[in-house]
Amino acid sequence: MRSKPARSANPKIGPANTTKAIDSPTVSPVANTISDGPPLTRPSANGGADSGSPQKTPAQIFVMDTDGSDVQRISTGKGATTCAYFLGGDERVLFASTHEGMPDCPKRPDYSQGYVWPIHASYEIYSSLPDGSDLKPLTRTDGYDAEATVSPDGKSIVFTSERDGDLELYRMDPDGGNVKRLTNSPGYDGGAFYSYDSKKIIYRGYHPTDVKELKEFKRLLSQHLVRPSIMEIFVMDADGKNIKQVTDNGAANFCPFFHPDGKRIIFASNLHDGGGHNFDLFMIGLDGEGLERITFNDSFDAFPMFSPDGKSLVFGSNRHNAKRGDTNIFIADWVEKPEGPKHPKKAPAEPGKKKG
Ligand SMILES: [Ca+2]
Ligand SMILES: [Ca+2]
Repeated sequence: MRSKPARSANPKIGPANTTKAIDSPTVSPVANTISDGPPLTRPSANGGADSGSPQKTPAQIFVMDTDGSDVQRISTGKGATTCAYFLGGDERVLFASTHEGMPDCPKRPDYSQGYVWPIHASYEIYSSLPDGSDLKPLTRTDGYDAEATVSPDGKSIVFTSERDGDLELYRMDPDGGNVKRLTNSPGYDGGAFYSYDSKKIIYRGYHPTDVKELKEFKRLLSQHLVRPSIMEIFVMDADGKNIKQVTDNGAANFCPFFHPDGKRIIFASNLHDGGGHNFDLFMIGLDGEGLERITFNDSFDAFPMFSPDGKSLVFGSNRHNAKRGDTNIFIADWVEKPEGPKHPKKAPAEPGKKKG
């Protein structure tokens, strides 16, 4: 669920309602601004991605038109699901589901250990037609397999798996064959997306170097949990070589996605909120320079993705929700503001530490 903005929890979509201006972009120092639009989904009974609200019912996968209409459930309605992605244009859909190994509502994670993500071992990756029919498993391994996304050239799927005992990134063909492991660092590696030329992969990672922290990571993983309080953004070649760290701010940086220019990425972070729940969208160059805050709403904002033409940005947000924990999906126009006297480029209020 961390990496898929199109995961709507509610099939009841009504007409546009009362969303106000997105983030007062005119008073922000950002070079890019986004204009506002109504939420594409309405508040639902399902727990969203709010970092304080455990899910009450397991989320399912839905597909909808880009105006929020024609919402249809794709997944089986059983078990937990996460991380959907279109495959082959829009011919098929990928998602992860526990419906075979764990068809009942999964237990809530044990939050007595702090905020944690469940890494259900019964997650497998499936593909189906966009109406949910012709459901086929692409993975059949012990442990968590999820977070699958597709290269724009249609030749590769990158995904997260714990098949070798740690959480690592792997690639496979669209039919599930030719699996290759891409990462080897102790700690979490996941949430990956390809660049538009399919040559690079951007992802999130937590690689504890402290012995105690690594031990704690392994202890939680043995309980199928991950504590995502520290995640940094990394980029590598599509074959797993040439890994470079993009962020180094000690916050929870996640769901990175390439801008179509191939030089910048957008991601969600709480770097400005002291590790708190107010996630916002940021952009940064692949070289770690030019950090720029994009959203300024006090609620949770995350899961950004650009349309392939770069004209639209879709993201999830808890803004304007009816109930705490509700996450809805928004689309904004993406407008590049030329630098000039009216839009002086200033440093962000609280920039992250740059990697040397
Ligand atoms: Ca790893
Ligand atoms: Ca926010």
